[in-house]
Amino acid sequence: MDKYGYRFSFGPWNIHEGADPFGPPVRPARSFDEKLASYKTLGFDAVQFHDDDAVPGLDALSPAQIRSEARAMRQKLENQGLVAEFVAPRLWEHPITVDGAFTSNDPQARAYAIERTKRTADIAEELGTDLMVVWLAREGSYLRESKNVLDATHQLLEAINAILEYHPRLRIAIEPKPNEPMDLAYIPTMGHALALGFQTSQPDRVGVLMESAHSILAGLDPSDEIGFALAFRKLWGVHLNDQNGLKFDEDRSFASVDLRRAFNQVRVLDENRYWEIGLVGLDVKAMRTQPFELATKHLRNSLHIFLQLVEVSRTLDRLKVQQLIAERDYEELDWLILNHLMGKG
Ligand code: 3MF
Ligand code: MG
Repeated sequence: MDKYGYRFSFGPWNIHEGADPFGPPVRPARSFDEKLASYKTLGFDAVQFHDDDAVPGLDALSPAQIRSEARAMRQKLENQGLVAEFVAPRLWEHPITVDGAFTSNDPQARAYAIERTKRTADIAEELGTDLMVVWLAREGSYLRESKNVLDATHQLLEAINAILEYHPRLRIAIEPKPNEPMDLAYIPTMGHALALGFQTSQPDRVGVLMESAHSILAGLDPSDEIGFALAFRKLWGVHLNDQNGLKFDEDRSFASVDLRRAFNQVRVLDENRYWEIGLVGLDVKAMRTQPFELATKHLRNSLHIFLQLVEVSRTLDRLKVQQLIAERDYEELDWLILNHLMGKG
């Protein structure tokens, strides 16, 4: 924990081999244990998991075997002084989910997705976390006419209800994203995710996770997406990163593209005492060009810039801001913010 009370997390996929759709890995893989060993050194307290990060090959294991492997993983975490922040079902890699998971046209795929997510809930329980993050990777369409959006919406609701019923204490945070891998996703924004959650059988147990790059890809401002969810006490996680415009999901280091946009995310989180609500999760990738031994600097950069922006937010002259708002002198307020961001004035 840092001096402000924030705790930080990332997922093992954030230390990666640099492959992209056009080229092979450019760095050797680090073993899971090596990755785990780097958390504390880098200043992190918690691990974000996909179900198969915690229990590799779980589709071939029985529920009892899955639980026992998850318990062994919890021991590994404890040995490093780490905790699990959340577990997310990886529903987008099995051949049966080629056209979607919860919303596939194939009933077998839908059944697989719900069963797999129940195993994810078991893993979360064994790892000692009550939080599941659901990124709806393949719930959307490549071709509008191939699916029925009303059916899909009800299928998503039924799937979430089934998981809520299966596990009585689990909280589910939906992570919206507008596209990639699908052309058009069914749950593209915070508003969609919150609406879905409010409509479930147990709305108190469904919230959201906001990823900066996903908001930007939807043409929205991440700090407003954060604030909208906070207003309903539904922001249960964040994936801070950055994104250079409307293109593929870049997962750039936090603040590396737009410092002011990052400042506003930190400002809204900090003004609302987010350190008491959730962890500061990152979802960042090192550039493909980064040599193997230097491929964790994106994590260092993101964490430290976050903390520096907390300081920047707390040292902002709030009285002056109030005065300029009262005078409706937003040009002067703009000037104040820009100078403050540059360490002047
Ligand atoms: C995709 C993502 C994912 C999710 C992760 C946990 C690989 O754009 O952001 O990261 O965050 O699956 O839900
Ligand atoms: Mg993410």
